[in-house]
Amino acid sequence: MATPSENNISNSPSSLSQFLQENSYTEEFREFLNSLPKETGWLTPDLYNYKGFWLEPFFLQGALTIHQHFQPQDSDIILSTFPKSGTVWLKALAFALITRKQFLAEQETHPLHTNNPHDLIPFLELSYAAKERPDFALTNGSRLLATHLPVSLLPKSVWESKGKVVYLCRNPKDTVVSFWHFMNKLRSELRGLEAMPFPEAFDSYCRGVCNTGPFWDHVSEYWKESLENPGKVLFLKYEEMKKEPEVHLRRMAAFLGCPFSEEEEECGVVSGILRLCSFESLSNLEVNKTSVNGDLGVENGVLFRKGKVGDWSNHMTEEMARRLDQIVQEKFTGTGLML
Ligand code: PAP
Repeated sequence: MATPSENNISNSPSSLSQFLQENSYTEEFREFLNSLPKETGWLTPDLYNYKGFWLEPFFLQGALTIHQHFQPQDSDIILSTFPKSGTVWLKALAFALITRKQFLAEQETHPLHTNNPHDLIPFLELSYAAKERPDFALTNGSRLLATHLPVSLLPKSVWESKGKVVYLCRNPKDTVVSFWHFMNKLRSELRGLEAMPFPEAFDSYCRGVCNTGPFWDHVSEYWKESLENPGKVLFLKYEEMKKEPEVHLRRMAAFLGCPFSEEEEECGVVSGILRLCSFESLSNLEVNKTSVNGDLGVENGVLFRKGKVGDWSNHMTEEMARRLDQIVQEKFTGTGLML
């Protein structure tokens, strides 16, 4: 079992390190947690099952507060992902897209040169876990927000409003590998814990036990919503975006009601945005290497690892890959969804 070492625990006043303190929760919330099924967490000591999804306690606290206080607006844009599916990339693209008249992608002064995308687009659940009524800035007339919460854990009002939701999903094998690397960094830097062996993390993931998991239920809920309400939810895939980024950036622009004009196409605006938001460009910016992330309390570099499709083959045995493929295939049967 992992051994805590006080010396490795970050002193940063990030939301995350605060949320990892036992005493940051009220007695009432702790009692509520005790009433829920729990399993060992990847970062937090426990994950709790709430309405079919496994959540870290501060995610659950945020989800409950969202239900009480979040007022959706018709101009909202919510970017949603299962963790480690390319959230940072999606945030960068959406921000650059929405603000392209204000900030040219080539400009040295573009906000993405000096801000990590997580700092430009807040997570709803983290904002509401920290504050009952967080303030959200407008970006070109819209609140640009993000969430890792599944459809069923967001209030009905979100689905009834005219606000738009862009969902990005990723192959589960690459997602679990990315998740495992990320969690091991956080375990070490925030809790002084040793790394979780990959087979242990993989087994939890295959049982659906990871923050906002099960993966397949998260993805299926958004897939279903995108089929039933295509004007409300745009469903994107990381691998397809890697293959044909122009196609999917144009889709996103049209979906959000700001399609590229002929003049913009001719001037190379699409490729400019893609270059600015590419893994190579973002990961080499100073802000994304050494600056400490306000939410996480660790350096932003932790958010940029390889940015590749297929890295799972460096971590999984064939048997593991078969097991996960089979689970996901079974869960997606009849949905028309393939990852
Ligand atoms: P989050 O859930 O903590 O917000 P998220 O951004 O969804 O993380 O996922 C991180 C993954 O996206 C990393 O994948 P990897 O571990 O397999 O390398 C990260 O490298 C990748 N990533 C970050 N930025 C980009 C980008 N601009 N283009 C493509 N992939 C990216």
